[in-house]
Amino acid sequence: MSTNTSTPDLDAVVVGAGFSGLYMLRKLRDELGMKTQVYEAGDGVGGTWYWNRYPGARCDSESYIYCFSFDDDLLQEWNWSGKYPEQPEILRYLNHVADRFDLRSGIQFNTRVTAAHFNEADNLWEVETDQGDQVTARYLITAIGCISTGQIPKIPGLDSFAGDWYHTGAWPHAGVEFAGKRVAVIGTGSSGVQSIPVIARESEHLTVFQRTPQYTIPARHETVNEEFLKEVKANYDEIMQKTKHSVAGMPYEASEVSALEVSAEERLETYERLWQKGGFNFLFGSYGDISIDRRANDTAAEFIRSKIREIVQDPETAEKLLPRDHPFASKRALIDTNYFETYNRDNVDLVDIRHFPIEEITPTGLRTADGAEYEFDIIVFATGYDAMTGTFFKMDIRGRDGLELKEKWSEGPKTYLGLATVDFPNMFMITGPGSPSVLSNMPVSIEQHVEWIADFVEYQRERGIDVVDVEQQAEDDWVQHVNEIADQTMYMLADSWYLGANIPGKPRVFMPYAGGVNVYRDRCDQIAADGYEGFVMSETSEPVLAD
Ligand code: N01
Repeated sequence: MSTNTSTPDLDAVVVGAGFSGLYMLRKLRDELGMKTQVYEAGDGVGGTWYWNRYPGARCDSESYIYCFSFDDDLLQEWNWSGKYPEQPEILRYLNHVADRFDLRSGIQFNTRVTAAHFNEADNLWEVETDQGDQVTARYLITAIGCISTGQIPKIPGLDSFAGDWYHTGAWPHAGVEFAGKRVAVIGTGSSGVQSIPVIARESEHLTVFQRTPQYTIPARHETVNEEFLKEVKANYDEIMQKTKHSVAGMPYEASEVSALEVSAEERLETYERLWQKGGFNFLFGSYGDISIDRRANDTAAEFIRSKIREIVQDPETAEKLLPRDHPFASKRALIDTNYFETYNRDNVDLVDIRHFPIEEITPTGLRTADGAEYEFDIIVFATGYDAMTGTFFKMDIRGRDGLELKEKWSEGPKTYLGLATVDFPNMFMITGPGSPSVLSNMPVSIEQHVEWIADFVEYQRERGIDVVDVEQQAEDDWVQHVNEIADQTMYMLADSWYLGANIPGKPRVFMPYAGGVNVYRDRCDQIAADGYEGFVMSETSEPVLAD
């Protein structure tokens, strides 16, 4: 099939300059020689790690695997200081990457993409920004992160609050002075669990408002072990291969033993050993059926509850902290540093708001539905994100016939592989909904997507293909597959942001792909090897010859 095309201003627009946007720029501009423009809302690179500067912000993938693997020298020259990298260090790393590969010259900062419309007359994307840019591009590539649109609950009265308030995902660059202050933290997800112990240490008094108690495993954070790092560097190839072909993008040995086929004593010994070791080993390295069998899951859940009772000295507080209404790891699995221990401090209170939610923010603090009033100088919203789709919907993205992405996804996101969606030609999503993304160590999934997209774009250019779209059947089959896999997991048994359950009115649809990074990668590779099965392609222009 032949189509009309005209020459665009750019070959590609990339939205966002976090891990994804940086690597996409390098691939398209420096390896494929394409005219590429990245637009970034912040005044620096880093994405998530640019915005999330709350106290205690740290990644819970281990530092040696939370990085790019595409450049051997980069892997060898960068030295992480801690077992789990802290936000300032990850941001330094991403700035280093930007400088090392001269990426800043391809990024326009302080610029938010507001609209992207596909013009079918010339098969180009027309992109607009809040700085008045209007450009046309052959490709639109979203590198917008999965968890980048913060959610502040619509509680009446916030405007009247006389103190200061912050969302963890939009933290002031200058930091927040907590000394001598009475502070509220609302929310006990990853951001709450990380920030609560630090804010407790810094503030005069901290009150935590908890709607759902959490399972969390000690991270056992420590400074990086030099011997270990040496060994990692000597074996990076092998380690990175292992991450790429693992379930979650982490090189841990996954257990295939069932929690139900060993004795209670052996199980306890395993859980205790992995609890002491810390981190996600507890989840991946203990028993293979924890994520798929409720009875197996219950054994891990009960172990964690026993630990909470052991750590938290006040039995009433311990009781409030016990997670009972959802299986372990059915919400995002958490690791922590002194989270439960923090509730033993004299300056920390826990308020259970499951039955008596926050009814109003008042000028001096807040009031819960049972009439209790609390006074604060600072309120911290650790209340999460309109994840996976929220940032897409902040832009006016329209495909064929003016179809709005928001309208197309009104019943939940529909994609092929989480990479593309029918009727939005030449648009690719890095870690879009329907891909492993948030269920994995993100840089591993990001690199896989960036490389797959770049290979596909190169394939098109070599053949003079100007327009690619997804076949409806391919998308329908993928959406069904994503749902079928999710239905076999514990994820369906919790009200989580994976399911959009944290946003009032959002369709309850499981958004990431739970089949595993390894299985997913094989599928994507096979599709590419089969000539990009599931895509419809139209040729118009002269092939671009490879160097
Ligand atoms: O957000 P969350 P997050 N009234 O949605 C509560 C990644 N991340 O920013 O559970 C009262 O997990 C809500 O309660 P409930 C990671 O993927 C990674 O913490 O819905 N409470 C919950 O307790 C993570 O999963 C890292 O009942 C309200 C909390 O707020 C994702 O980002 C660090 C409420 C929100 O938890 C999001 O994490 C940080 C309301 N109206 C984040 N609305 C690391 O790598 C919500 N809540 C370590």
